[in-house]
Amino acid sequence: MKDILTAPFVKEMCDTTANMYRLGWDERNGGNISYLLDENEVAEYLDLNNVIRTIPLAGVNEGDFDVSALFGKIFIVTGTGKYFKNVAGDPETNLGIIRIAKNGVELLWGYNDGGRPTSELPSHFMCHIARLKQDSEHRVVMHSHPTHTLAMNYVHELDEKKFTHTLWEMCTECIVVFPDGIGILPWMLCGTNEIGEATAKKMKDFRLVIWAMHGIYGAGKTMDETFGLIETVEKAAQIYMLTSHLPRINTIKDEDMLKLVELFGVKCRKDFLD
Ligand code: 2HA
Ligand code: ZN
Repeated sequence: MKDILTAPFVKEMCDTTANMYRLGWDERNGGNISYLLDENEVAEYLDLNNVIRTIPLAGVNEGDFDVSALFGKIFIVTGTGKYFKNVAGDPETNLGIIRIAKNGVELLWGYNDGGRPTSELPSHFMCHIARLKQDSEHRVVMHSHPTHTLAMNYVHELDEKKFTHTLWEMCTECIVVFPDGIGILPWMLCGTNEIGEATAKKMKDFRLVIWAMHGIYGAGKTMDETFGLIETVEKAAQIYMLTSHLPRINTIKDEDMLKLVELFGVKCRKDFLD
């Protein structure tokens, strides 16, 4: 059996959480990541018959959402109440590897101080179910509190078309990186099944969903892709926050965006253009 601390997926979780902390997006216990793993890959590091303990489904309303689509699937997930800044230094306490079962989640590794998966597990699982329906290669759900994206929530209309369009105008590559745009939920109570259901519903159309005045959810095939989505939104939001109080002299025009879409061969939300 190989050493789990050398597993690429553990390293990716450590590197990504450290990076997000470094960028100031994940203060205190802010943010959470769940990453669907390949069972055969995990089996190189862990005895899959060895269940350390079974944890009832986390969240405020325990267990009353349907996760049957994920039965048997294995995820590595950040722990509830854990700080991103501490993950790389002590992955076995701050992360857990769990398998979804009928009576809860089976802990295969981690949370070694008696911990549990993120309180946002309902949202994560519902998003995984929604994204897997759209894309069988989907793997990662990431939640974070990126500073400028949040700041922009307070000063920009929270209309999906207008918000997406403003971001597309801020960096040339935005429309190529997130051509499907950004879904937006109004402020809602986090940690609940309700916000999970609402997020998953948005994830049918979007890989990025803003939780107004809270943060953002991203979904993707790989850790890099998912991080890159959020990073690109945050960069655009930063440019917006640096410029929105100044007279606007230049902008990227819709006709230029269409040229980019054509060059990179992506399909964009045409109804989000003016
Ligand atoms: O896990 O970010 O939304 C802490 C949070 C909750
Ligand atoms: Zn949050």
